[in-house]
Amino acid sequence: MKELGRYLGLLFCCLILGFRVGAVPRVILDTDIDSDVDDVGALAMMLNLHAQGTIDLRGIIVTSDDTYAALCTQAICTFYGYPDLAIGVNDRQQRMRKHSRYTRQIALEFPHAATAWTDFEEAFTLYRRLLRESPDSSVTILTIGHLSSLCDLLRSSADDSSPLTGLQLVEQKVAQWICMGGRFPEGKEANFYRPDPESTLYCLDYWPGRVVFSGWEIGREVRSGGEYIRKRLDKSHPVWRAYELYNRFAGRASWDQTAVLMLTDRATDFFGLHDSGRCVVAPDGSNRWAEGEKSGHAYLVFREGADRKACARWIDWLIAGKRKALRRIGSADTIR
Ligand SMILES: [Ca+2]
Repeated sequence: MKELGRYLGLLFCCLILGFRVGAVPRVILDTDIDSDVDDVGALAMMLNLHAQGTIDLRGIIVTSDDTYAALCTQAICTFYGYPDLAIGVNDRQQRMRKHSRYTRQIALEFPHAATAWTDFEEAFTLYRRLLRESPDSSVTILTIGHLSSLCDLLRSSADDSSPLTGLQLVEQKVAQWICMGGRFPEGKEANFYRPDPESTLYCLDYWPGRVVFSGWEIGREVRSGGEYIRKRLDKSHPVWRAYELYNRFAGRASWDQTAVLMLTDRATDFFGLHDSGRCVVAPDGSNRWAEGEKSGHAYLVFREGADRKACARWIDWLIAGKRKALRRIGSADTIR
C-alpha cells in the first residue's frame, strides 16, 4: 500500500512537472549567485542531483554583476568533479563589481580553470547552444535570479548556430520554466524588480510555454543552511565555506532551494500548484495573480499542513548530498 502511494505520488509529480515518463530532465540553471547564499545551496543540490542521475544538468547561466560569481560557480562545480560544466555570463550587466560575502573567497581558495569572468561564454549564446543540442521538449530552465539572460535568449535572432530565433528555440526545446520569482498572490520580489524589471515584463509577456513560479512566500518559511550543514560538510568543502562566510550557519530562507526541490519526487510532499489564472507584472517589477482561465502559469502553494521543517531537512540533506531524491516512475531508486 505504501509502495502504491509512492507510485501515485511520483505519477502526480511527473504530471504537474510536465516531464515525460522515463526521461531524465535536462536542466539549465540560471543563477545570480552573489549577494545571497541560497544560490550556493541550490547549486549544491543541483550538482548532487546531477551526480545521482536525478537530473541532467547541461549548463549554468550566471546572471550576476559580481566579478567573481562565475569563477565561484566554476570552483564549486570543479570541487564536485565537473570542471568542464558549461558556464555562461551575462556581459551586458552594468559593469562588474565585487559585492558578495563569499564569491571572491571561494574563487580564490578553490581551484578552477578560468582566470576571469571574461573567460566565459556569453549567456544567451550558451543558452542557444544548449537548446540547439537538446531533443525537442526536453529542457527545463530553472531560474533563481533575475531574468536578464533569459530575456536575451528570447530576444535573440537566428545565427550561425541555429536558424531559429530564441523564441522558436524555446518553443521547440523547452518543456517548462521553473522560476523563483514574484510574490503570490501579489507583492514585490527582488528577482522580478531588481535590477532589470524590463526583462521580467518581456519574459512573462513572450514566454510561449509553461511556467511554475516558486514565490518569495514559499522559501521564506523554509529555513536551511544551519547547524546541519556546519556539522555534515567538511570544512574544506566550498559550500561549507560559503555558508560560513555568509552568516556562520545562522540559517537562511530557502528561496532558491524550494525551486530546485521541484525537480524531485519530494516536491509533492510539500507543494501543490495554483494554476487558474496568470501572473501579471507591472513596470516596476511588482506582480499580482489574475484569477481566470488556465494560462500555462502556475505558482506553488504549501499543501495543507505541510511540514516546513521537514521541507528544510530535505533541502539540507540534498545540499549535503546525504540523501537521494527519486527522478522518475519506474526507477529502482529508493529514498534512504
Ligand atoms: Ca538567487
